[in-house]
Amino acid sequence: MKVFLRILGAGLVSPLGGLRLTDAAGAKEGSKDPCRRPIAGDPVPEPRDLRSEDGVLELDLTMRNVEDTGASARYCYLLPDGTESPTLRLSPGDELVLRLRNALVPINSDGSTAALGGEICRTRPTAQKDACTDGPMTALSTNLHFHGMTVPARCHQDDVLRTSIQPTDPVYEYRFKVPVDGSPGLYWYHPHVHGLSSKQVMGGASGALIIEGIERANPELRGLAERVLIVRDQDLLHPDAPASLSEPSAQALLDRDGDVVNTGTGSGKPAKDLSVNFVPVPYPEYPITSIVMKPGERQLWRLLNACSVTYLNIAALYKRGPKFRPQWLGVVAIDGVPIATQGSPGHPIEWRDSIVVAPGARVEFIMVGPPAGVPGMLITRTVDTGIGGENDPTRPLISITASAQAVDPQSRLPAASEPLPAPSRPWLGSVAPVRIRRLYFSEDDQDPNRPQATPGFYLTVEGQPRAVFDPLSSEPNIIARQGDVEDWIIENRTSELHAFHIHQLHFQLVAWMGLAINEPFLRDTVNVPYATSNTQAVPSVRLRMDFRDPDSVGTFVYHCHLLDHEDAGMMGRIRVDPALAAADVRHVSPKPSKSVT
Ligand SMILES: [Cu+2]
Repeated sequence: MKVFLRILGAGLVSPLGGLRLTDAAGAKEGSKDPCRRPIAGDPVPEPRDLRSEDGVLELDLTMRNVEDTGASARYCYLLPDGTESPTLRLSPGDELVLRLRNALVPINSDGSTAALGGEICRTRPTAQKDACTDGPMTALSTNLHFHGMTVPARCHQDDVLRTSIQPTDPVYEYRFKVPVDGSPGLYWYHPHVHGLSSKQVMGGASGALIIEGIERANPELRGLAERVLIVRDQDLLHPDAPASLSEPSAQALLDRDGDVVNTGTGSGKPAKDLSVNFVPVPYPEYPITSIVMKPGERQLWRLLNACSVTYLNIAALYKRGPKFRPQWLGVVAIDGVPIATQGSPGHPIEWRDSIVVAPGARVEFIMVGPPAGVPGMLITRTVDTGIGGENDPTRPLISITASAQAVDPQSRLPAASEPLPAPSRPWLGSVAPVRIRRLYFSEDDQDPNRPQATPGFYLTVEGQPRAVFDPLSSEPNIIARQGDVEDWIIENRTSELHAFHIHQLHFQLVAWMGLAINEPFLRDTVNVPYATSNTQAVPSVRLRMDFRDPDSVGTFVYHCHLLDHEDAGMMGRIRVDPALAAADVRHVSPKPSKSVT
């Protein structure tokens, strides 16, 4: 805490936030440095809101990149005026028309880009030019995934397996309708080319997508001002800086990716630096960014963990007497699904003093501003990622100041709106699964005789050969049937955390380490605990997978959302077949109540 007190004192800006224009506002699409970013210590800027009009949101995005002075390149999504990573706001039933231009260029002078491109090119026919059907995959390929959305996994909608857009391709159009029963909440978009996801997302290629109407699910949110907070990670800006003198000394060991390994102390050098809406909060001094609220004001904070590998454990601390003390966060939605909707029996607000947000996950919570004169801050507490995981120490993110003159955020939820209609399907937790499948995370140990060799990362269906994901294969690892509900038991046979994610659908966490918990909300990304030498049983989660939505028909992927794991092969392919017509059902034998595939 001494560290934070010192940081808070040094990093506070004026109560009005010192609202100067950031560098990002001056970046123009087409300029030499298109991916310009705010500097450390700037107030938290708000991403530009783009709202649908007359049921349509139409926009042009250009994907660009630029070499950074540090180790990681920057990638950015730009509007024609140079604005980065706009927030896309649509209502259920609206159409999104997003024209994506790939303007990526080779950036690394050391040849790494060319080498990567060459390796991938060998596996794809370069003669084909159709981005929809096995377009070539090179180091400059990109595409888009709409994380959490139940949108068909088809070309021009949410296909990531075959869509590969090159800089030489014409502008590529994404066009789809937000489902009429789409759950109101926070989703996001990011690139998802196998082998390149980590590099592009860590470079900053991500943005928020909001399905409007969360106040229809939870009337307590009506009229609240709202903020979108996107936490990203990047390579350390000051990798050689010594740790703060007030921290316990811990030697920084590096893993095979060059990231600092979990120290187990909650402190020390982090594996990655973090930023909030692109304002960096770098190690070791963590110059804090800032938000000003009215005293005691309630706002809806919509927080996305867009990190490539970093876990967050979000908490708020307000100074009470001589100490900073935890505050309650009123969690109202996880992964885009408001709590106590879709037939769930839960209470619509869960008050917590901290919440873990895995890479790819989102949390939306009521933030109550501090009283006048009381300093506060939003922090991420340390996450124990296991002895094989990255170091995610406790560190501050945002200073929170109360001022009656605070400027309102740019967006406010409607003060009145119709409640959501009743869900069309029974609550997922009350539906019996038609089968159980078992999957497991595993990794190769580093071979001491081949220290440069890249170990494999696997996500395997029990009973199948263990293999890294093959982007050229068309064989699904799992075949499911639309209309079914299944239980998947995901084991973690490694010494580090993994974040299980599946495209196109949500699931319910029904058991954790074998204990039934039946969460009253849904997720699309979930943390899977790691194994230790003291672990009695292999750690696992049990998930109730929902294949009932007709838009889940198609072939798509499930994977670890630590993106360097995904890129290294920790991914599998699932095909969801259409539901049998009633006439066909009579001719097939009854489904077994339980089977392991
Ligand atoms: Cu993983």
